[in-house]
Amino acid sequence: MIKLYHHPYSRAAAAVWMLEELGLEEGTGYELSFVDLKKLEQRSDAYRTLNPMAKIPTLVDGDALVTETGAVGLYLADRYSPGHLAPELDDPARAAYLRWILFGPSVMEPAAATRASGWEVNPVSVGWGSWEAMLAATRAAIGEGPWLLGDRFTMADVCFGSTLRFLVQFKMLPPEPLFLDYIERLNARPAAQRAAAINERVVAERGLGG
Ligand SMILES: N[C@@H](CCC(=O)N[C@@H](CS)C(=O)NCC(=O)O)C(=O)O
Repeated sequence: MIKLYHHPYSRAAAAVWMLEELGLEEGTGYELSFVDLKKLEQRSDAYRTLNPMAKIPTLVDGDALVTETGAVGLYLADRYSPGHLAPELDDPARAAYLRWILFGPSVMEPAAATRASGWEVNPVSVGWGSWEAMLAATRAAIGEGPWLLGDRFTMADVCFGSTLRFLVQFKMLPPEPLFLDYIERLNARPAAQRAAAINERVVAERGLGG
């Protein structure tokens, strides 16, 4: 059984959505292992042997151990949904798929965090470039939609989309209609709704609300 180290108010919430998109079910296909971030359980020696960054998500699947949300998405889609949520290795669509799956954590998120923190960086030196270029590329990626690969929904939508959704929610990206419409389409997916219900259940069980 796959084990996901999880807290509902974290990037691990997106990993639950990934698992649900694969059609895996909590209890039979995967289990959640709660990491109490407030109690700093992520910094325990035991947890650091899994993820030396002391961050979640971490996913363990038999002998496979994956950290980094984008890598978790890539691993799960290749392993459990080749040709569906992950384009096959010889499918040209895989190029755009890889491009946008990596764009969220390596460009969108640091560009938004840089701006929100008021840091002055040289856009030529940093890998995430300028705020304006990131926004233009994000708009172009969503394009006509409905998904990043047109009519085809892939794990790239979960990775890119969960980052976009988080950044818009926390006002780190502007609430442009193009972004809001895409987020609405993502939120309407049954797997996204099941994942939201699971994350909310953990909030209630652990008394994290309010
Ligand atoms: N680069 C990592 C970042 C993971 C991350 O920052 N996780 C946060 C929760 S969203 C965390 O574990 N924070 C706990 C801490 O830093 O102590 C990824 O994309 O998975």
